[in-house]
Amino acid sequence: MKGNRLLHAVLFTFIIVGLFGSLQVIKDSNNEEHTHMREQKNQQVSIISTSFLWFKNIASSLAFADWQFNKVPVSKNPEKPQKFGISPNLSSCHSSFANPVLVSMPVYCCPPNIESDEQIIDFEFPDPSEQLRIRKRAHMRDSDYIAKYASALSIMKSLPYDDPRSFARQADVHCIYCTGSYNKKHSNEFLNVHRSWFFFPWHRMYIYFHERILASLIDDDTFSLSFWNWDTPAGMVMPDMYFQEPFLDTERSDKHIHRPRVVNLDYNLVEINRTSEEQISHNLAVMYHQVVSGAKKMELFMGCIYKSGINGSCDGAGTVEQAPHDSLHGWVGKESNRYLEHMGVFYAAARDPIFFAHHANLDRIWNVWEELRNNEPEIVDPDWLDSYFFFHNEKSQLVRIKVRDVLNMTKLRYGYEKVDNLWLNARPKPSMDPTMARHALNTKHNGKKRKKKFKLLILEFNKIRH
Ligand SMILES: [Cu+2]
Repeated sequence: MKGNRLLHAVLFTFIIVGLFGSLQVIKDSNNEEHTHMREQKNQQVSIISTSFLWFKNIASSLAFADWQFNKVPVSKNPEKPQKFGISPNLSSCHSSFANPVLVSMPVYCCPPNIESDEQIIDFEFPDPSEQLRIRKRAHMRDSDYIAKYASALSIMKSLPYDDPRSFARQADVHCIYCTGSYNKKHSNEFLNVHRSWFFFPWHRMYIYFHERILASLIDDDTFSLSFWNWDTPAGMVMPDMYFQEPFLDTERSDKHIHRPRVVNLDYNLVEINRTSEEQISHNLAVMYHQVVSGAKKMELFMGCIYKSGINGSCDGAGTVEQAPHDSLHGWVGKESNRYLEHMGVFYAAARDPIFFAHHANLDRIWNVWEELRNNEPEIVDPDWLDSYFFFHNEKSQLVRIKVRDVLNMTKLRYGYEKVDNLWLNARPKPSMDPTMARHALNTKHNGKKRKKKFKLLILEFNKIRH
């Protein structure tokens, strides 16, 4: 028993010294030189605090089963126990990895002040009489709109890092939730909103608050984000407005974003030489597969079921999250950067303003998929519906918002302009007449009977892949 106490004391001293050291370095970093300088310092901080975090986690799992929960600062706003779903432990923000899947470079993107000390308010729907904000195609926006958005974004970029509405803080919210900076509540596991059924609702919340912050900065209730309509031929190059300040980002691919290069919606870091026409029809076929033929079941589209509890985590992105989501992130990111920063890696992706147009289109496509299913609720599991996350609103208040709150865009007072989804008709045609194909397959397999459906699926699959 005595030996145990001594071990506890030694471990505790190590942790305190380590954390104190980390805090000192953080304190030293100057808020104003936030962007690159801060990043360099953060990386040093991260390396230090990551090793201590690792040490703390090992220590806690070996010796003190619930050490971490006893030692985290006590919230001024204790929350009611949660029956269903998952949520972040706001007291647990720690360094994480640039890309949690690859367990790569350590990064640190936590807020300057611990968020559990802030007053938390529950989400409330906007007034139903509020004018609907209609998000429109970025490549069709006129100069008046671009000027408005430019002034909102410039103000956002000029806010100090202390201000949760600042562009740098907004970008770091993505970093926090997508690299595992928070632990899940009542758990030592890192929370990550990608590669699971939280992908769509979390990003909807994120851009919802982002849009309303931009609107409030120019005092324009009608302001809406735009979507990068990369699934329609005219939108398959980066929209013009993103080549000018403040939408410009220097950390973008040297090869891809310049015209007339058409995006490759299933780019996987390998360059494929296609003419523009070939690329466009390939892209439409990719869309058809990812949203229609390959996404008929909920989990195929939404991603795997991620629940609370020891075995709750999962790692399985839905069709659209894999492509065009992941693939376009990689396509836009700068190839000479180690992790394809900005767009090509979780921790840095939202530093590029095109991120918000990319995700607005993904959000729109979620809605198109729902319409294809006659708007039947995709998931009724309370573990999904009652999971909640935290975002700062336009008044800098910290808001707790549940997945169930973001399933109806109209209630959130926004929508999308109606566009033609050409790919809905891009069902691949069999490369030979189906009767001939059946005959060929039967002959090939020595007359073995195979189900008709299976044969047609093969044809469809081959057409999409090649
Ligand atoms: Cu993304």
